[in-house]
Amino acid sequence: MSPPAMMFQEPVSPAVTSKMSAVPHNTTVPVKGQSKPHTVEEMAGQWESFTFQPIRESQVSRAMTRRYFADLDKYAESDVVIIGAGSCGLSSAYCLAKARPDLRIAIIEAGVAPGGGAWLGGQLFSAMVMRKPADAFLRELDVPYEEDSDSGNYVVVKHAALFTSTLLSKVLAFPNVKLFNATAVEDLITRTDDKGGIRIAGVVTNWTLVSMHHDDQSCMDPNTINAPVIISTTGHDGPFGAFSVKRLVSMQVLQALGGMRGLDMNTAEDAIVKGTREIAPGLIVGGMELSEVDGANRMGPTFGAMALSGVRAAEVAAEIFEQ
Ligand code: 48N
Repeated sequence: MSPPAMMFQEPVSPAVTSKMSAVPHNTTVPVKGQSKPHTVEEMAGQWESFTFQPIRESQVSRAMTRRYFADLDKYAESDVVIIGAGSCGLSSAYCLAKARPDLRIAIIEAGVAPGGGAWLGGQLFSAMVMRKPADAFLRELDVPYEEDSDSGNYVVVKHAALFTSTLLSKVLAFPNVKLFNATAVEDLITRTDDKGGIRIAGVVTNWTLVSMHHDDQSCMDPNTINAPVIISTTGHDGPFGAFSVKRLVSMQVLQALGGMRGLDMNTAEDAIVKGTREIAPGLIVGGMELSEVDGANRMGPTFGAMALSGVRAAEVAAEIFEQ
C-alpha cells in the first residue's frame, strides 16, 4: 500500500528548522495569500476565518527531541551541576549564571514542576514571608512585596508562586543554564586522589520515574554529567530529600548526619546561610539539605535563608573557579 499522500511538503530540513527558530516568538509567519494576525488584538473578530498555520506531527516531535538531545550532548560536560530546583537551588542558579555567564550550568530537578517547597508560604497558605535583609534579593528579581507594618523586620510576597515563578523564569532565560526536570540525580561521580581522598566530579542521572522503580523493574542504567563543581540543594524532605549528604554517608565521606533539629526561626536561618559551604571537595551544600548535615534547626515557613543560602552557594562556586 503506497504511503499516505503527504498532506504537506516533506518535513523541512534541519537547516530550515533552525531558520524557523529565528522567527521572533511573538509573531506568526504569514502564509502567502492569507493575512495572518500579527497581534492578539488583530485576532478579535476574526475567529470565523481563524486557522493555525499547518504543521506535521513529526515537526513537533523533531522540534522537541532535536533540542533536548542537543542539550544532553552539550551539558554532558558542565561546569556546575545544581541538584534540586527549589528556592535555594534556583537562587544559586540565578546568582551564578548572572555572575559567571562563561560557566555552563545544568540544573537537575526530580519533579516535573521545579520550585520545591516554594509554591506556597506554609500549610497551604499563599503568602511568603522573607525576613530582612532577604528583601534585597526580592528587589534584585523585581518581585513586589509588602513591608510588614509592625516590626519592620520582614516583608511579605503576596503569593509564594509570584517569587518562585519570577525566579524560575529569570533562571531559564539565561543562555548558560539548562534545566533538566523530571530527572533525578541517583548517584554522584567520584574521583579518588593519591591519598585516597574523594572528590565529587559529576552526577549520575535517570528519569525520576525510573529512579523510583529500580526495585520493581530490572536494572535500568543511568546517564551521567561530568562537572568539577556540584551545588546540592535537595531539601530535607520528599522522596529524594537530603540526597547528596545521605550518599556521602553511605560512601563514608561523611561519618554521620547531624539530623535536622526542631523549629527555631531565628537560629535556623542564620545557621543555614552562614553554614553554606563546600562540605566535600567539589560538593557545595545549601538550603535545607544543609540542616541535615549540621544538625541545624528548621525554620518553617520563612524563605529568606533559602534565597540567601543560594546567593552564598553561588559565591562559593565562583570562588572555586577563581582558585
Ligand atoms: O524546596 P526544597 O525542598 O529545598 P530548598 O532547600 O530549596 O528549600 C527548602 C524550603 O522549601 C523549606 O523546606 C522551607 C524553608 N521549610 C523549612 C522547614 O523548616 O520545613 O527543594 C528541593 C528540590 C525539590 O524540588 C526536589 O524535587 C529536588 O530538590 N530534589 C532532587 N532533584 C534531583 N535529584 C535528586 N536526587 C533530588 N532530591 C531532591
